[in-house]
Amino acid sequence: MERISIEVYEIVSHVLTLGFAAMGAALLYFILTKNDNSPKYRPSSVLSVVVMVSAFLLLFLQYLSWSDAYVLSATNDAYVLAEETRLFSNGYRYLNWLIDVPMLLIQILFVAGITGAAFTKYLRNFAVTGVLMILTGYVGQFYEPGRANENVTLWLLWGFISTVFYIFVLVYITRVIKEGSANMKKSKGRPIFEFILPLFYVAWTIYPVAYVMPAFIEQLGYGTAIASQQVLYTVADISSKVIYGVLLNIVSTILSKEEGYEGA
Ligand code: RET
Repeated sequence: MERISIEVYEIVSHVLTLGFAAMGAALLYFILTKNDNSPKYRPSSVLSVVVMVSAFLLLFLQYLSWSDAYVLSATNDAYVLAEETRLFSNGYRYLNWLIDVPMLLIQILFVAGITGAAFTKYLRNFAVTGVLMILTGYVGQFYEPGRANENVTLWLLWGFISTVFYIFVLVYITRVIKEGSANMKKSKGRPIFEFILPLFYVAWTIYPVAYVMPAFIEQLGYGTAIASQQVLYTVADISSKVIYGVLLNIVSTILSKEEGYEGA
């Protein structure tokens, strides 16, 4: 039976709570600031709202699945699995990414000022590579170390296939940000927009790092490995959804003003 310390149990509970609370707060922010942006940039705010609702709900379910998985031990000194037949898993996260990854990738196209045939091309490439990256990772996580049906070969193989799609995503996003930056040469928003590239590289790469954390169960112990994974996922979620969305929103507002939009 998996035993985890009270500290680990509580840290994970708190971190998961921080995750969905941040999405709820950011949801309001994106709704309330939507009209600071001209209609041309508003689809980016709308997509942020879609991302926040999905993340709020699924991260809340992820939190519930954690609190249902464990109970305090009879001796009150640790947490133990509530039922040996039910394990905590990251399933909800993958469903959230399936919705949010294409939305996050597409929303930047509006701010970057990419239009016409180029818009359609990026939209298709982002949607296809983003969804395949998540689906292949979803298959892989069923076999991660520590699960009843653990199979390290399959876990690594699907993780590798997912990484190939991830590299395509990185290539496309780099191009989009370069093109967007060229489109806003005279804008004060340009340095903020350019900062999104390093933010993206770091925030998105935390996900595959978190994916491999179960490999360290032996060295770190089950509790620490699983807690590190949840902390990493939460940091990545807040950076890739909330901070990214806020930066895009700030750039949209600057561009709207510079283009003569007075606000509504
Ligand atoms: C997986 C599987 C292992 C290999 C790779 C992965 C990449 C995941 C990424 C997820 C990004 C999620 C975002 C969610 C926001 O809502 C699937 C973990 C490369 C990059 C941005």
